Amino acid sequence: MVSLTRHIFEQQCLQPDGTEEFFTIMNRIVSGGKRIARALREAGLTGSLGVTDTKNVHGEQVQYLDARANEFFVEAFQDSGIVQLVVSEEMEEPFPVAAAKGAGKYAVFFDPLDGSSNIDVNAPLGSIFSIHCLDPNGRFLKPGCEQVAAGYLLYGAGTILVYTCGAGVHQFTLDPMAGEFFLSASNVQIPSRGKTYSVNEGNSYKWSKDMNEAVVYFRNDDKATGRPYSLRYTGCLVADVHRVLVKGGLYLYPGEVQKPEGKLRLMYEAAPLSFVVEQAGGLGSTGVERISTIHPKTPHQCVPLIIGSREDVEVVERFLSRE
Ligand code: AHM
Ligand code: MG
Repeated sequence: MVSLTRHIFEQQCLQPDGTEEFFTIMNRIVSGGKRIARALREAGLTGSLGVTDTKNVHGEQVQYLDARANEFFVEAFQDSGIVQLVVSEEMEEPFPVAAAKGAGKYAVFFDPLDGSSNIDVNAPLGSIFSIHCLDPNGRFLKPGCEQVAAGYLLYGAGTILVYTCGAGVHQFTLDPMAGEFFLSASNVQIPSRGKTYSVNEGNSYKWSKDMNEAVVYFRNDDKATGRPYSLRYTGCLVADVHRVLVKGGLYLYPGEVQKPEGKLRLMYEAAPLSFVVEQAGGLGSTGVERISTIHPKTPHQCVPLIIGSREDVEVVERFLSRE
């Protein structure tokens, strides 16, 4: 059995400067993730379900466990000496975690608890992370193709961690007795097409005609191309993208006519998941451009997301690029 600790120790040698910093950052993400997994398991007994009286930068009501998950990750990086900034869905401004101003050369981006509407119903939840190296001039908003590493934890029937640092995609499963993650799949490859599509179809009245027609394509009956696809949607991006990673297919959160940027966040949702999926042979797209090449303007910027099996994503891109 290969432990995650050993795996990231070996992967650090593949980093351009081969430093221990990657090892330290990943270990701190893992420790934050384990605390979240435990808090979720015990939530029904510890009175930690329900909402706080604050809203986050996206105008969403913050739940107690959103706030706890955010604290766990911030605490994991406090005074690490390596990470300068933590950027999170739950904090309006980038949060400086270095002991001295400007110390540390990394920025870590988080969605601490993805799929928050699932908290009170014991349905799957996730955490998403993305690691960037700051420029010498302190610039931390960089395109996805410059990520050092990215991945997610999925708190489902079991807790798993999936990550890439640009050398394939690897999956680990938490052994709750040992308190350690062990390798459960290495060099994961996404099928070139799948059998399911994943989207909140209740929003279809807000989409463009082309977007509606793209989704109808997957519902249509055509045995030769394996259609119709089945619909699967958990309300947790991590869970839906993980299904797609393992079995193929696509996940969509499209832009809307009145809100072309859509709902999902570039830096801590779309870009890290696209890095993982593309390392596994899939595609992450807005429908008209690759997620990995977008130059971010703000930490909480939103983008449409169409992600999954290469051929399935390309079908949607063709619908959206019609004249
Ligand atoms: P969150 O990070 O605040 O939970 O929001 C992101 C979530 C995704 O996990 C999920 O796919 C999507 O938002 C669900 O949104 P909707 O309820 O509009 O379908
Ligand atoms: Mg999210």
